[in-house]
Amino acid sequence: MQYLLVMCLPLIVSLSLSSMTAGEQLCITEIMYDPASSERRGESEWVELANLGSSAIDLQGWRLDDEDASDWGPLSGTLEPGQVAVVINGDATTAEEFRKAWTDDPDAEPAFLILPVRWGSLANKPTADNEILQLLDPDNTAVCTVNYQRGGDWPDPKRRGESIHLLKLDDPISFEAGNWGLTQIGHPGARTATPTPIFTKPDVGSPGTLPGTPAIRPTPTRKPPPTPTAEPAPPTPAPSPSVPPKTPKSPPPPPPPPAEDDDVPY
Ligand SMILES: [Ca+2]
Ligand SMILES: [Ca+2]
Ligand SMILES: [Ca+2]
Repeated sequence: MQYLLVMCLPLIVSLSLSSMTAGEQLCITEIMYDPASSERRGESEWVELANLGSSAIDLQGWRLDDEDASDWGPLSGTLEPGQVAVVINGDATTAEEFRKAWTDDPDAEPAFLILPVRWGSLANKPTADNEILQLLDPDNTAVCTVNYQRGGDWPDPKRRGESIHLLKLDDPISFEAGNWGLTQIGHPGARTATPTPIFTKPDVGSPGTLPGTPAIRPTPTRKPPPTPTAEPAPPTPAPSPSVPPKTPKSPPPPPPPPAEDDDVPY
């Protein structure tokens, strides 16, 4: 019997791991760690989360945290499958202020959740030891870890106020350097923030939208019409497409970098 258990253990572990991948998938999808906006208290930083699983997730008991001793406090609310949440610095800003900066209609409730928490601040010069950003489930298990750094294989915002975001939401998702990119105008879902007293500069991010979701998917390239031949057209020609192919627009050039302010880098 003992021999049988030992033989089966790897299979049991393997099954439980694969069911984690296929089940709840709450993960970190975008990080604004070095906004051009003033961030003396980390007030213009934010982190985007998404439920990439197939069932709703009650966020009660979940936490976003880093490697430091301070506790960022609990999350709350329910994330439907495919829904996104943006976690903000509840000590230094509000959901209303975030809507003013980052949505088209500050008076309307956005499709994504805005979750103020106690904030730990995100280093502008992250290293292997700092930051280690984690999503902890109610059992205090880290289900998503992003040990983001700057430069090398990691994107570098270079004080232009661009967030970093996951490039591919494959299953399983890679949170390594190669799957993160800078958010720039022209990228799907990217927008420029409207400056407010808190979000003081036109930072660039895509809070509330994910790469590859229907709301932000780029217009698909249509098949070109068949090339005409030198022969006369047959009596019953093949139907031509009713809509001519769209010429893909090239994205507008990125805005010039905003002037640096006198921020204290975190
Ligand atoms: Ca920062
Ligand atoms: Ca830290
Ligand atoms: Ca986003």
